Amino acid sequence: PDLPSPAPRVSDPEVLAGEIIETLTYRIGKDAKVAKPHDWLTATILVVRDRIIDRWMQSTRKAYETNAKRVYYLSLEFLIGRLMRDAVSNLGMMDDVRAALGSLGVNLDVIAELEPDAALGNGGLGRLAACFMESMASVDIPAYGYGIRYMHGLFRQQMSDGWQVELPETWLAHGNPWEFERRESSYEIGFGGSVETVGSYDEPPRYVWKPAERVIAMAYDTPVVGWRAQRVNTLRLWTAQPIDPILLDAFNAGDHIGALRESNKAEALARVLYPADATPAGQELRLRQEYFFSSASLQDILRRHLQQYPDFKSLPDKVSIQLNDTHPAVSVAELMRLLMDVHHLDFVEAWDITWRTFSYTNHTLLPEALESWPVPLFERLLPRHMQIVYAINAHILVDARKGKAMTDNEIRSISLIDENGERRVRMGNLAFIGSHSVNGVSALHTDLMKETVFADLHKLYPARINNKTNGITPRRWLMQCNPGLTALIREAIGDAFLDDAEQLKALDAMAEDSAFQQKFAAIKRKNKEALAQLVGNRMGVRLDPSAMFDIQIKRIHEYKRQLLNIIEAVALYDQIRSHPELDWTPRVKLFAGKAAPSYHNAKLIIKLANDVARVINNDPAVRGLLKVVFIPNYNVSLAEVMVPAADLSEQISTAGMEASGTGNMKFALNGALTIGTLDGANVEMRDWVGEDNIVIFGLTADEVARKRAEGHDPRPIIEASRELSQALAAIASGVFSPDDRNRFTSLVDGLYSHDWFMVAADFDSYTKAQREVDCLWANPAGWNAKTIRNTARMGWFSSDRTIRQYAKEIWRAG
Ligand code: 26R
Repeated sequence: PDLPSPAPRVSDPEVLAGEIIETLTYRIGKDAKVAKPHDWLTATILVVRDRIIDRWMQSTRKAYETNAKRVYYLSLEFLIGRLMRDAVSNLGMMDDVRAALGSLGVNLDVIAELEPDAALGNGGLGRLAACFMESMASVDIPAYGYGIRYMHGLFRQQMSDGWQVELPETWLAHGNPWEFERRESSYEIGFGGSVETVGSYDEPPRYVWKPAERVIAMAYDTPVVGWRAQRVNTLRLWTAQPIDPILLDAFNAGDHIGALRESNKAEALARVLYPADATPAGQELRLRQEYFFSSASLQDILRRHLQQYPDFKSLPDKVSIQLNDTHPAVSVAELMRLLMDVHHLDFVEAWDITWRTFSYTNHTLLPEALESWPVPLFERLLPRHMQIVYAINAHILVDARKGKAMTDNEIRSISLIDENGERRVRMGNLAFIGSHSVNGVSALHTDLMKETVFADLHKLYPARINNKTNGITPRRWLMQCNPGLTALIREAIGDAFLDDAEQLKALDAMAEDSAFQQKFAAIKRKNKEALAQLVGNRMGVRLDPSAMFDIQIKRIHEYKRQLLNIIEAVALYDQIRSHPELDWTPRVKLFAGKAAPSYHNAKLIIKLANDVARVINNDPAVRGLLKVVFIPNYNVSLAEVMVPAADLSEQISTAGMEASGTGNMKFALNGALTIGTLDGANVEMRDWVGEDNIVIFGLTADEVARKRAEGHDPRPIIEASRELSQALAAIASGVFSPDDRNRFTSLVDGLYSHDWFMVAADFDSYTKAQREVDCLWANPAGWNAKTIRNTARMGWFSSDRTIRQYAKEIWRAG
């Protein structure tokens, strides 16, 4: 039948206000007179959501009608943060929604603060996935994100006497007005059991997996709105449900707990995000999560393909599946299983389709973060996939040996099975071999991939590894988080940069213009006042907004070297006290970040930051020249306040260890100077902003590798540096921990004995760079010119550019 279409929704303050009241009344069931701020938020989101739906359906329809290639981004993490400001701003409705709420006596900024962060990720990798989702919609690529709808995202971090304590996070407590439950998109997922061989004597054997356990994966969809509502894509997150909600027989027999055991076990799959950042979870539940979401996503992808096309021969031309690190790598074996066992293709056909469909992004070279699973665990949980892994391995290794004449050592290193010690399935090798493209996330990182972890695979497939330097969405990380700066830039250079961040380069011409500098600096000042207010409210610490705000925010990890920054604070503290006559630059060193709950040293570093802060902040001899603040519970929303308020951005990882970094880009885009090592994307940032507009220090990646190979002996280096040895002596002797004088001896001993992360090796170079920063700061006109040039030259680091490169060079889509 000819169905009527709904009247298109308009954006007009009066209409919006009317709909918000209606929604409050008829969908939420609240009288406006007694509605709570949360009710206003929900009503506003629902009204905004209506505006998204038309575009969403249009986007889906268009992809179907044009037989467009679809991109699937498989990621165990999506670190989205709040959605309302993003959606409203990308729809171009900010002024109208603000006015509508205003007319109802509601302040948009106040209710926006009530929206919980969707924190379904740990750090860089998860936030990158969120930026990519927004950019794929903005550059009009038909894309779906697939992940898990964790009931509890990343833990909430509380400080108890300066120690990190982890508390569960409950982002769904008030419901989630953004999502749509899709009961019809449900799939069965199996675990365990056995594999049976079937078939008659005259045909090749077929294998049928008989899982011992089954659960249901059910979809929830969240719309992702691109810039100017260009297109609306779907983030599809899976939740786990039991096949039988309750074992009624057991319940009736009085076993009330046992009756729910299966149900609880199924639901456990989507209960929590692993708070693992570079420490392998090493747990069965993690592998179950990986398989659960891979299988559900692939079943969904194949179903959608068959709706439109007759068979899977066209799959690589119509579908690209991007694996976000190795977490979804079991997908390679799962696609093979579905094609062979369910859809009856033979191995050779299935393999050809599989590797041409997948591509893989590597996000870290840290050996402890390279996933591998013990063969017995993998075999018990996924017996059919184990067979398929062996079959792929045989296929590849026979060719490597016979066709490419590889040596025993090379064969050992490319094998899908690690035979050193306990046998393990190597997920990195599976992802590499099962993909037509393998990319790193910065130029340096990609080079190192070729030279280190994937050296032998690179020899076998020399065209496979390629670089896609990370990016950030300028909508969230400039326009939304820094409306003051955005307005100033529009006034100065017009609106072109809103659609193409590289147009920011027009600002370059104004870097020396003193009137413009004043305005630029005034906005930074306002942003610093806002952060100072947050710190005052949350922590009761007063900050002077005219001091330099020196910020390091990221996961706490030894390779990121928060310790180097803290030791420098201690050394500076000593200097300020011994030389009160000198002209010290007033500084506030701000930190925030979470440590993996099982990462002992990272938690100790948080405690050290807090102990050092207490002593320095309360010492009158410092005369307010130095403050140290560790803000608890770092998340996307906190970053949105801190990034625009930074004067100095700390990007000081041991060279060769940070794959890319993306916080580095956010700060520079918002007009902070970077102090950093030649690591990850810092190298390319230096190329773009110019070496006069960034402060680089420390060993290079090559030098770090050489030093490690030669055997780095930190002791003489420490002893030769008075500043460093005194700072370490103070920390080790309990100056900052009078209640437990030995608290930090292990940390300091580590620096003396091996200094794996080159903290001692880089210390002098770092302090020298910091004093250079002080000199630059002493010349405000020079400083302002540099910060303007940073903003002007960071456009290339837009994730729109990154996504266009993926689309052109890997996906051949869009
Ligand atoms: C294996 C498992 C426990 C695990 C290990 C490591 C889970 C998650 C991680 C997080 C890693 C892979 C991560 O977040 N890497 C970061 O990716 C960013 C986006 O590419 C980079 O900018 C950043 O340098 C890198 O550390």
